[in-house]
Amino acid sequence: MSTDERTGPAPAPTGPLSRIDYSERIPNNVDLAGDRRLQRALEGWQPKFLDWWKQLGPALPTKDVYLRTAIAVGRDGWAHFAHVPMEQYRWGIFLAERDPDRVVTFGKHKGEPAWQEVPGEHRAALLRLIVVQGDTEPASVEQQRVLGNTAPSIYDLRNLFQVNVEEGRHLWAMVYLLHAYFGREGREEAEQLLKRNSGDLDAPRILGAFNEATTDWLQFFMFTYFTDRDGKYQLGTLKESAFDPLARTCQFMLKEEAHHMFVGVTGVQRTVERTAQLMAAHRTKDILAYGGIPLDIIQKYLNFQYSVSMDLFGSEQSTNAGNYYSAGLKGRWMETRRKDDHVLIDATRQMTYVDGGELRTRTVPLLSALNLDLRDEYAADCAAGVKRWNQVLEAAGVTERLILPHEGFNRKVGAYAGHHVSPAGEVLDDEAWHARVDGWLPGDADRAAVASLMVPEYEYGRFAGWIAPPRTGINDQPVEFDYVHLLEEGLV
Ligand code: BYC
Ligand code: FE
Ligand code: FE
Repeated sequence: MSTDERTGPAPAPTGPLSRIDYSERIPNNVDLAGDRRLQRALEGWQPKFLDWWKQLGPALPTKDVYLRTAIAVGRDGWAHFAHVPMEQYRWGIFLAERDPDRVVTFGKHKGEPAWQEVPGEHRAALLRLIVVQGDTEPASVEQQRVLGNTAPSIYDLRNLFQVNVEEGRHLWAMVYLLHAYFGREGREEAEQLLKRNSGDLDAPRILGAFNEATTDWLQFFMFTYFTDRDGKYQLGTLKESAFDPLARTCQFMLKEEAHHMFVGVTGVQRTVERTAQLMAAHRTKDILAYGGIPLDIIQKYLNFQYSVSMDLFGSEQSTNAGNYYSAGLKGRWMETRRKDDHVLIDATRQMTYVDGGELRTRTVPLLSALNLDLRDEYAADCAAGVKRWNQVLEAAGVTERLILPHEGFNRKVGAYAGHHVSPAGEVLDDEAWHARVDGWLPGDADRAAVASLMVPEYEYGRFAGWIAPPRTGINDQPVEFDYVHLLEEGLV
């Protein structure tokens, strides 16, 4: 877990580094004005984006929201906070600064200068990666569309909207690459990014987790903890890309991403805190009647979101992943800190799989198992939050603990797909799985129980009963600050 993630958003700006031009219709630091054709193409996409935002963006009407907007891409002071009407948020194109000496650090092009253009031989693969990445960003906004109606506080409502506008900006980040580097095909893909929609039966989003409904705020916090964290890790590998504009885009997106995970880790923590208080005060696990979310339901939500997010890493063994790596398109997490040859021709690793009702391990070429390499890094990071939540339980004198389920639990993609593995890691037959699955994954009754607690609390400084208040506010403002001004007539 990074420092940003623990402490929340960075304070107001100080330095004048890499200012972003806000006099343009599309704010940017890529000299869009210097390329009229590109500028016109993106200005043609902009109203379609705004239409999409109006139709599938946040449903709760608001007057304005205390939002962070990027104003520079330097190390310090990159963001500015102010109340802005959400539809007037300045979505723009911000790339981290270019390092003219940057070289490729892995794969068969290792040591060559980073690419400023897309090499013909890697065009299709790069397009595919950018489209998959771009598809997830608006998908999450669609999934979170109605959560504003049940926000546990104005502080949380503001954080939801901050995440939403930034995911919208991440879509812009990918659309810029599509328009600038992939010609007509790129422009067509950019249109499709607004036409596929989360959960749509005919035109769904590309990856599984982005078609699941985000039913309530507990699920939202689990999503920002587990699923945005897939974003962190995927962006971390694309930031190593030999294609320099992609690398620089992802580098800047990662800065925004830290806040999304802050929302997740603190959201679940505050939920657990209230649950623990109620368990200790009433000496029972059954705290629903006292207005808290029972710990076993929190565990089920955790099990679900972790397992669908594990699926986002693709198959453990993937020739795609090996090819992306050798071609220099997608590196490993912390590639430059790895102490090996960064080519991986002879490297191997262990991989767990299911055989004859048992978990076994075998040795596989590392190059074929890079999705697994990344997933392991991700899983270790996920465990850090669970440890933190358990400290809250311990401090409250509660003996129960949350766990991260086994990597094989509830998997639909890869080596575990088609098998049943319990959270503890036992391989089960169909009958045993069906007899016990209700205790592991949220069912209708669990979701209904959580839904019954999801009453909006829009009074400044007050919080719904199922969640503890945060220790501090956003950008040094008090917790009771007027982060959001609602549009009163919009409330029904
Ligand atoms: N659902 O060879 P395999 C984020 C497909 S999140 C459905 O194992 P590969 C965010 C796969 O596409 C980060 N389909 O896959 C978070 C392939 O299809 P084709 C998003 C799946 O290519 C919160 C086939 O199965 N970014 O930013 O090694 C809020 C064979 O699979 C799934 C990226 O993912 C699935 N779960 O790896 C907002 C980075 N998994 O080619 C935003 C870019 C796999 O046979 N994407 N498939 O038609 C990639 O690097 C890779 O595409 C993947 C898959 C890691 C996703
Ligand atoms: Fe994102
Ligand atoms: Fe995110």
